[in-house]
Amino acid sequence: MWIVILPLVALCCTAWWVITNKDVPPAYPGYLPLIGHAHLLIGDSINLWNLVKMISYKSLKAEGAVSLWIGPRRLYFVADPNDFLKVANTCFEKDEVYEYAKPWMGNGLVTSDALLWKAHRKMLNPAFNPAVLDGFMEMFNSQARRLVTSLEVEAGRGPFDHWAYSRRNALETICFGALGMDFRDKKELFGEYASATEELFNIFSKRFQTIWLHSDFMYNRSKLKKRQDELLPIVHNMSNGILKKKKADILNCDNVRGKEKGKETIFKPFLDLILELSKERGTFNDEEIREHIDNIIMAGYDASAIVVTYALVLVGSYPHIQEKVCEELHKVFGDEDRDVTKQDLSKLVYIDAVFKETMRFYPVVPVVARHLDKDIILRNCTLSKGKTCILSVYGVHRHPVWGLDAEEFKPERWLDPATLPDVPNAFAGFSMGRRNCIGQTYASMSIRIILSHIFRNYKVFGDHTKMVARFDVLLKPVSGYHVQIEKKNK
Ligand code: HEM
Ligand SMILES: *C1O[C@H](CO)[C@@H](O)[C@H](O)[C@H]1NC(C)=O
Ligand SMILES: *[C@@H]1O[C@H](CO)[C@@H](O)[C@H](O)[C@H]1NC(C)=O
Ligand SMILES: *[C@@H]1O[C@H](CO)[C@@H](O)[C@H](O)[C@H]1NC(C)=O
Repeated sequence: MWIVILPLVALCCTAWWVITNKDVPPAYPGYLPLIGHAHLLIGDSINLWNLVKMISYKSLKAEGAVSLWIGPRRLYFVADPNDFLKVANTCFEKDEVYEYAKPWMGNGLVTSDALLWKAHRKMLNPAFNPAVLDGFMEMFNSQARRLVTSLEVEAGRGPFDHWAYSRRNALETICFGALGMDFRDKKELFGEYASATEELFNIFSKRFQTIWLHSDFMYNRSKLKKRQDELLPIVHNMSNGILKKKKADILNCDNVRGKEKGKETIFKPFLDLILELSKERGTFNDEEIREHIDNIIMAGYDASAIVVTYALVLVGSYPHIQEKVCEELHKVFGDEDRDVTKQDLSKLVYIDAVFKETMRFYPVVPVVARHLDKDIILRNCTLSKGKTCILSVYGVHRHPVWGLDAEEFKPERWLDPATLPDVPNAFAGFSMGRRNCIGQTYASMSIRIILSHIFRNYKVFGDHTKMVARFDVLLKPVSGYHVQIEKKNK
């Protein structure tokens, strides 16, 4: 009888396996029993970036997606533009790895659970609407001028680290613009805060690369966790300080909102809106407000500063591109050193192209990750419920729809619809779908204004082919990003 039953069982098992795995994405090479692909994660954050690139290219070759295993855990890696959007707009729950950042940002928008996120995003969207952002124009201009002035000491003095400058400037901008806090004379605060956030990002990516630290139990007993516990009070001190000061200002009817050196401006910081909501509807308690503050600072300052850094190195690498930038600036401003207005921004199409191409070429957020709470049928395969799906921004930006010159930095491609991909979802620099970046217009305005001021005042020299990058939640330059600047004769 066993002779009949055994083959039957085997047949059923095979059939079940074949049916359930019918159109799963193909496995990434290098699978080992028990550990899966975990061994590929070993190494530093430079290795991790190289791995992300390799898996992205493999996904593109495999019709858009591959499967990987970290121990028993299955991950999908998606690089097809339409599939990216489909996943991003079907599953709004973030992956488990975002839990690593919860002690820092709690239920801020980036890390919150889908249910809470839906409610909070709807309430916070108005803080980023075009009318509010128009009110930021003057502040963006004065911050860009501050950056230009601070760079003066480096003019004509050889290669220097301009990231340090743009990073501080971006942190000031976000505190001032989104939170209404003028900390521009408190240098020490920024140094400590910036290095604490840097190290926290580093801890999260080390934790991800060390498979036994994925479990909370093991992590709680590790050195990394001990260090995290030392760093968190530093970042929380900043956000708690901001909240306390804001509340005191409101009590004293001395709202800093809209006041810059006595001048009345019309911008309404994000933090004011949250406080209003919490007063009118009792929506947010202090803890939640603190979490939103941490979230906005974290999401807002570093990424913007890095984009400016990449843009300077890239434009500095190509004299013909820099020439076009300067021609356009001359056409719009002549020899004047006036502020950039909204009308100017719409005329600065080449600068806009440089901004977009920089984000396509070096995506600051190269991947995002979702938890699949349902099965999803993609163009060429099916992803199953309960797994992790990594969405590759980098892969989308290198997809064949970009043409044979996808690996080249060419702002020109953005000037003519004929040289752009004919699918609308080929750009994912701010992620895609409804859980995309809430600050994208804010970032795009402030960065284009910064570039307009810098290239009106300086000639920039760089060499991006020497740039080495690492993946620490964000894609950051390790070396080769130094530039030289020369003051322009007016
Ligand atoms: C060039 C600069 C920026 C880039 C490249 C960028 C990119 C992104 C990306 C890719 C996401 C999705 C993250 C994910 O799914 O895990 C995101 C989310 C977010 N970003 Fe940005 N961002 C930038 C600037 C900003 C700024 C200036 C702010 C605030 C003023 C901001 C606030 C946020 C917030 C709050 C979220 C979470 C949105 C949500 O889940 O609803 N970002 N950003
Ligand atoms: C994807 O679909 C194409 C046809 O549309 C097929 O030739 C190819 O084998 C499929 N790839 C995978 C990995 O299923
Ligand atoms: C790990 O530590 C955190 C607090 O730091 C605690 O909330 C959590 O329950 C701990 N988890 C385990 C499994 O020990
Ligand atoms: C928190 O900030 C205040 C000043 O705002 C400072 O006096 C205090 O030492 C800080 N605490 C920590 C833990 O950094």
